[in-house]
Amino acid sequence: MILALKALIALGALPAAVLSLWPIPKSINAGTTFLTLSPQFSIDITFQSPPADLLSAVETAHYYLANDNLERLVVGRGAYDVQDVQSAKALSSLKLSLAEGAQVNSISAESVKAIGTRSEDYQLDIPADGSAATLTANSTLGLFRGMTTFSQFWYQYDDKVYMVSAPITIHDSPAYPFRGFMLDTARNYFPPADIIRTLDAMSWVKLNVFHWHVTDSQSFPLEVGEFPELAQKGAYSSSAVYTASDVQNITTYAASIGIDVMLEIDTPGHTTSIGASHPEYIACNQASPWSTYANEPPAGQLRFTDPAVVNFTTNLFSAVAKTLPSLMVSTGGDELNIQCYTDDAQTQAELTSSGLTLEEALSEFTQSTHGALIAEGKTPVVWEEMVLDHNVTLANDTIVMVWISSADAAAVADKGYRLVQGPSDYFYLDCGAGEWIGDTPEAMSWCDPFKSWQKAYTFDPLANLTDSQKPLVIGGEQLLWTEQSSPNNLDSIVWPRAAASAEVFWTGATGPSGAPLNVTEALPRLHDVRFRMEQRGVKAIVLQPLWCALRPNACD
Ligand code: CP6
Repeated sequence: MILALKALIALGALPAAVLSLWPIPKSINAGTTFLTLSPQFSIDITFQSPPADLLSAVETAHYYLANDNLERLVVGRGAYDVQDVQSAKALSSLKLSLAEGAQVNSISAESVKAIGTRSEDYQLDIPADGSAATLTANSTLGLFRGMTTFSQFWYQYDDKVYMVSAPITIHDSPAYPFRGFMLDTARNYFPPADIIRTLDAMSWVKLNVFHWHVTDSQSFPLEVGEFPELAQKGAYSSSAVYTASDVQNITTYAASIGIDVMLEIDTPGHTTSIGASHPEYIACNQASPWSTYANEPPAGQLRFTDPAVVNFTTNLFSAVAKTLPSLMVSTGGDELNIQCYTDDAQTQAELTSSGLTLEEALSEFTQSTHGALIAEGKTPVVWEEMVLDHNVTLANDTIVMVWISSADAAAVADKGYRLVQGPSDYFYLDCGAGEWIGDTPEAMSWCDPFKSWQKAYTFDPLANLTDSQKPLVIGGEQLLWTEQSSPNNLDSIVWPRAAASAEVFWTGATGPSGAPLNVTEALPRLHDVRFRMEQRGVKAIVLQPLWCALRPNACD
């Protein structure tokens, strides 16, 4: 085993220590020399006036290095010579520098810049002789990404923190600027602490957009200053509310660790909960059976043909937009049930008097709500049906989220919109408890969305797209709808599965060797991600018996 591993390394296969990085950098050169972290190890900022969030990021990196206590599972169990750990040279500093002429902005300011204008690139060098390691970037955000990589090299053995693959040279940059994770906080409520912990885990794998699907038909947990009745009546309880200060804390914390919070208030469908405070705005919420008017209970959608509803929704978006640092806000637009409007007498009367078709009225509604966002300097984001099914006219720079099928990206791109890949045939994390609508054992359709990490990992964001369509793909996201999730299973249903897409969106479908990403190569690295998450308080689930984890690739 020892000989075989050393032979592999000598032959230039991926050195074993590279196993510990996730996502794998775009370009990496690694050696086979052991280093330990000096007990006096320090991260030194070489430029003047570093921002407070960079100083906190340095503190956090120190904390992880000192507390991960992650035993490299194979050391001392056969794969490495323990002597190499004991006799390794000590690394005493990592020096952070910004490239010539780079501005010293906060990480937070860099994190919420427009898509395509953020610089997350970095270069990391760790010499084998114990002389200072260096990290260089064009922005503090790039330095943050580089520190995240740096912290993943280190393991603990016999009271020593060590790594096994110096010298290291990494040139890294993301394949896609939008690397998201979506959480639905309306089907079940998640206290801010659960969201903060999720943001931390996202940052460890370099995800950079938290798509917060905050409201839906079942509950409206968002406190909006000008519309206090929405959460007062629409939340599950007075404690299941995100107050203005919760939102502020979440968006501020996220930005400080490289994450942009894209809030979604889903409209005009998925809005029954608005009816708790404004019953006159909602159509077909009294209808029975609900299944005629919605894909899950309760039915009820905004009467977007009503000028009062247009006015209300526009003001709602305007109010919410003012509270968010992100330049992206989603107005939703998925799963609109047309039958609901066909059967709603008020909607039909309004269409008759306006002389508009339902689609034209939807276009007007959307232009008004998007206009409010644009007036606040935001870029609107919508689900794919808005452009594929309803032919709504949108601003050219609108971002469209693909969810129904990976086959739909081409059609969205053909309309000229930038798009985010989150197709349910690859990325849905749902399903902890089987069927919940229709309770026969045969009726497993609800759990069709369950997707393994391997499935997500083999997604190519550019598959089946033409050269003119490809540049419109700004990235993608993995999603958790929470009909069957709560704080109890949040970590375990998301992690480490959502790390799979994080690597696809950072590294791209092709790894540093030039070959497509490969699940067999990835599994031991994903194990390390998982173990490290557990060390840091995220209850990520195991992927194999420990027996396999102790013997990388023995269970392939
Ligand atoms: N809720 C909302 C959902 C879903 C969507 N939007 C959904 C649809 C199909 C599957 C899983 C989730 N529960 N608001 C679709 C974007 Cl398989």
